[in-house]
Amino acid sequence: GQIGPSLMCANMGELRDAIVRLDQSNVDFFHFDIMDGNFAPNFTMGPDMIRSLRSHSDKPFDAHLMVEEPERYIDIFADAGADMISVHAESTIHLQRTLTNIKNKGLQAGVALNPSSSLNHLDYVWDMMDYVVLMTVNPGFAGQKFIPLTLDKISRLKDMVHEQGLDIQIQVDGNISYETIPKVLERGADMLVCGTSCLFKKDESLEESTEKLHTFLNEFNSNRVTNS
Ligand code: S6P
Ligand code: MG
Repeated sequence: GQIGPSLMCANMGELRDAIVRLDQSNVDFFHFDIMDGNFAPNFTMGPDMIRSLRSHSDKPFDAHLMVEEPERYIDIFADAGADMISVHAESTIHLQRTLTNIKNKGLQAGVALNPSSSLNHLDYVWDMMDYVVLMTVNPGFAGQKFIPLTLDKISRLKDMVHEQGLDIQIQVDGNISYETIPKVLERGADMLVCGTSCLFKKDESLEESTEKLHTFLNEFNSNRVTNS
């Protein structure tokens, strides 16, 4: 599993420090949560934040747009420096067109689904996606409880991707913790969005948390190899 810190969980006054230290701690990508107070009941980050942090890491910047009409903001986020953009199927009427626009900008395109949304949303855009974001909590806040029924959704999506021989990554987002990581990885998750549940902890430095996470994932992977 790839590690992607969810930067809305960092101390906003020390974002540059956080990104530099996480970059040096070998995380795989950075996850930016964008909310409009409408699609998701909160406000978080925006394109200017992405722009001002861009020079501090060469790792992929992943913008998760939890906004109404995300199609209006693709250019803004692409120009700010995002490498990957995910839009929610629930808020995007012309999903195929929006994904086309993201890919035409040279970025990786993702479709995000709320916990209660069906995988059927993906039926006619399989060829346009680089990744799918399966929300394992409802959009809006850090520190929420994991929704168990989403586990089956990961398995089913993995099967669908596999059956069609596609190269689509499965990103899971919401309460990714030492308890849930083995469960999501066993079912086929590829990218882990890491927030307050495993990375941004009060009593641990970012270096300690990432180190622990790397060790845990390495052990999990080696057990998986020996067991199969
Ligand atoms: C939720 C957002 C997420 C959270 C992340 C928090 O609306 O899309 O990316 O920031 O899931 O992680 P945690 O471990 O605090 O639930
Ligand atoms: Mg997110």
